[in-house]
Amino acid sequence: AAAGQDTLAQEFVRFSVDSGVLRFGEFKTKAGRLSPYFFNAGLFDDGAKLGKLAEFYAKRLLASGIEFDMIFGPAYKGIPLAAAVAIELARLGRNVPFAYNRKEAKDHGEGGTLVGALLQGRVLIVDDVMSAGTAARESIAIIRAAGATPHAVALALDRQEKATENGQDVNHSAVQYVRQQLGLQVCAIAKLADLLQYLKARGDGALAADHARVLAYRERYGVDE
Ligand code: OMP
Repeated sequence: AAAGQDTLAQEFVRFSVDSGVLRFGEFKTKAGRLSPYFFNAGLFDDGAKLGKLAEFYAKRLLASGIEFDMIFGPAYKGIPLAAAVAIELARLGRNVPFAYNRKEAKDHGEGGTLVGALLQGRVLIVDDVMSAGTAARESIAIIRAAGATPHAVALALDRQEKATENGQDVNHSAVQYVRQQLGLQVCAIAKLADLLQYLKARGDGALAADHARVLAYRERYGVDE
């Protein structure tokens, strides 16, 4: 591989583009930014794609050396991701408990908003994308409220863009905040820098224009790592 190139990340970006999960155009993000790209993990929409996605998470996690006692999948999109990662880890010989939350509290039956294994010990949150960090804060609060320790986050994509606080852009990303201020470990299969590298390497035809647009977006909203 070329110097500074993360092979796993490059394979993952290619897989995401080929699967239609990573698209180029004009998209509005949750934080209200107009983005030239969007990663929709919901489009890993068959068993083969979901299984392959889980392999990417597991490889990244094992290479990171991050330790954890169990997995938490935040509703809704994190639930199938956490389940798939738990299955893949068990297949690799590392069977860990897994839990997820409901968005609506149930008033009958088992009650409560948590499903699955009891939340305890060092919890790994498995989620799709981190942009401004709203989703991560919610998961951390749920885990703390249950008396467990939010310990790490595994993402498919780190957008490496400015977090927002009270509606204002700040000079660090959500991932940097979660690492430095909250003290959690974070790993991502790929990040914005990998996406730019992918577009640059294929910088002829339509992708050259996408590369320029994503670069401009990073100029406006990106942070340095
Ligand atoms: P934050 O909560 O701001 O970190 O944004 C994360 C969420 O944004 C994800 O869980 C998605 O709902 C959504 N999102 C994507 O899924 N893919 C993207 O490329 C960008 C976003 C986004 O809206 O920022």
